[in-house]
Amino acid sequence: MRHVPRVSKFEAFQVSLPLVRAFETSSHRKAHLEHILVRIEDGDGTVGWGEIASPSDPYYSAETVDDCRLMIERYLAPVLLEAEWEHPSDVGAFWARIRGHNFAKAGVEMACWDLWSRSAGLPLARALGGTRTAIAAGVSLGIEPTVADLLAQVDRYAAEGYRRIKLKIAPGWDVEPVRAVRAARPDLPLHVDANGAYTEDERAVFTALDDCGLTMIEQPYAPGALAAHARLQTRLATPLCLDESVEDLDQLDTAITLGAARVLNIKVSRMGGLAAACAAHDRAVAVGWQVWCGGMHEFGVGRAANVAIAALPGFTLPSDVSGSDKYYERDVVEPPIRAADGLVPVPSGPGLGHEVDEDLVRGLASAVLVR
Ligand code: OSB
Ligand code: MG
Repeated sequence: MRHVPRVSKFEAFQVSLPLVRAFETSSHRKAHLEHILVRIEDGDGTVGWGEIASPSDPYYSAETVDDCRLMIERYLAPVLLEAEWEHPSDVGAFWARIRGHNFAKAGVEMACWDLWSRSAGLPLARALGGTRTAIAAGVSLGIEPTVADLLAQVDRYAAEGYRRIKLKIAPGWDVEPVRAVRAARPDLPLHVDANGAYTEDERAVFTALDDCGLTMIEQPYAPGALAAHARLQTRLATPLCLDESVEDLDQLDTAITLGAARVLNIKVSRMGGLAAACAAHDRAVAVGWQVWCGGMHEFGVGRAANVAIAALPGFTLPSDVSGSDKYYERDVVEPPIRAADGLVPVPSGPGLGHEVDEDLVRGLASAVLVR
């Protein structure tokens, strides 16, 4: 039998979409986002799509959209175009020896999962082991100019039915806005995300937040500060949640051993792919951590993959996977992803379950790669 590489054509499109509203975190403010959409095709003409949701600046991760473009051009596309594989869970091994670059790897691996599950006629959620028919959605709210502006955003998304609200915090925007939201909404499931903006010297902020009834405090300290997270966790009743600290299973093991948190935000991009994200889910759930699906303001392709993985049984807390209308006027997929009463349905069609508007993607692309 003659073996041929599974993928015969590889294309990538760098696309910028304007945000309906600027988003501010502890590190920066954004008005539009630029991601890379990956399109692969096999010899039968089956197509798979993936999204590289890397930001254009290195504040969340060191890996920028420009790094990702070079990575796929020089390494990932050539490797995939030579590779023989049966199942997408085997794909990560082809670039396991390439260090880092998890966002780029995740986008290309996602396209393989979409292609495979489309050929198998399976919804991606089922291919991953997902059991839910809908996922619980929350929203992530950025830093606002005033507390009144923040309360207006909270009102808006609570009225839309979202199941919990997460507030970005940063030094100078923490205890006061959080107490104001809690006072206005005593029963709202609420948590905060510091994106690593604090040091251990500032732990008084977290002891003050400990009686605000928060579901969790996400990434208070820098990504490498696992021991400091563990010390903070012993002082707080509120569970800590890790995001930036966990980019692979070894880091997750260390965090578990140290007791650095009790909750894990699982992002497909940060973990380097759907297979790694599923493995992180299994390991965290096995030791009694709660997990939920985080996001990187994905366009429709990456957002659909988030919906699929959030259908796994261990994702018991509401996700950051809101409807794409929270961020974008027009999404790149049909139908767009929408939440109703705080639930996003898990598609029953094959693959990602949403069709990419190819004309739109080709028309918007500022840089294109074809192999
Ligand atoms: O820390 O979870 C984060 C967006 C960009 C970078 C980091 C984070 C986020 C979000 C947004 O919180 C989640 C989303 O709605 O996609
Ligand atoms: Mg976070």
